[in-house]
Amino acid sequence: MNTSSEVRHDWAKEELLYIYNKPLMELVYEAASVHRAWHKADEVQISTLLSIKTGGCPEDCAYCGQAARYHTDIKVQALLPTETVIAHAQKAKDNGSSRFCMAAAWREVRNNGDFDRIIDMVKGVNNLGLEVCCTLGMLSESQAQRLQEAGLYAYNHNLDTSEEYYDEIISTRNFENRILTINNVRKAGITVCSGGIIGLGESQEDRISMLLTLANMEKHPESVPINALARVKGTPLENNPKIDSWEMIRMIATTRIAMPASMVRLSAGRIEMTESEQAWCFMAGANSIFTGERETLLVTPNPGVSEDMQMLKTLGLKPMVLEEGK
Ligand code: SAM
Ligand code: DTB
Ligand code: SF4
Repeated sequence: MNTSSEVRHDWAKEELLYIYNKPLMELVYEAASVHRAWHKADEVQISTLLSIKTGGCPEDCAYCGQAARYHTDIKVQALLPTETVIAHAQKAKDNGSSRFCMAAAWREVRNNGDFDRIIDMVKGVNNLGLEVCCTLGMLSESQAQRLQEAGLYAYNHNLDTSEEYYDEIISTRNFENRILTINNVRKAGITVCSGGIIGLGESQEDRISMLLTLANMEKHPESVPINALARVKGTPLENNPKIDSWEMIRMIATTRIAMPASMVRLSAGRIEMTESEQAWCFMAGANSIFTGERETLLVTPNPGVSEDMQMLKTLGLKPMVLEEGK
């Protein structure tokens, strides 16, 4: 095991499959060793997620409660006022977050008044000294440039699943569209946040294929969120079986080994995990969680801030603090 090796971009599918299927203790030990060689293993970044525009999305992502075409209980909410968003960001900072992510249920960004408002939000959150992240759907190169100039630190655009399985989950866009947006984000000099979901009915090979696409990019995404499907009533995947936590742990460990320098985010799915199961995820190399005062991710339940802080204390972990001047 070589834990201090360089970041690699030439992974073979068989190699990652082999790692994913190692005996669990060995896999977690290896991932933990890589994690310790590259990161401060007692630090977890707390990110706050805010849905700034909710529901009514024209896309047909089979997992998503915000797609207009499914009959879910989610209430549509137009773009929030800038002051409301900034107030949430301030509160997030006061509660120990160092990253603030604004999400909109859009297919793509349009060059209109709403985008002008997003630009103001990005400037405002950046002024608070938080890492500011957005996830707004597809983006052109010039739109990415505008966001970068406003101070955007990261853009989240997930691959969601493998290229091979993509059509089973989404028909209103393709895998290539996702890659194009990620490339536009890169070209603008914004850091990339890109990962995916397990529990969509994909095979083990699909999971590895998705990781392979990320791990063989010219530059790894600086941030890789791993989500377990949050099953939303009314979506085509509402009756999918719950993901076994060991699968989440294997996925996180493999991501940590394949992309040693990246932040690995234990994202959706925590509400259905015990503290012990989450502890395994941290041991396997996860070093970030999403939390929020509303006890939701975007539209699904998530543990609350105080509960999370208590968990970190129990586990001897502490919230990551950004270096001065960031
Ligand atoms: N509309 C934009 C888009 O799709 O890129 C941004 C927001 S969208 C909610 C961001 C990501 O959240 C999706 O790409 C998907 O990976 C993840 N996500 C959405 N619904 C989810 C669910 N029910 N369970 C797990 N992850 C989910
Ligand atoms: C990501 O990968 N996970 C976060 C963030 N990116 C935007 C969102 C997960 C949403 C889960 C279900 C929901 O509440 O909508
Ligand atoms: Fe729309 Fe994003 Fe949900 Fe897909 S994941 S339906 S693009 S909000």
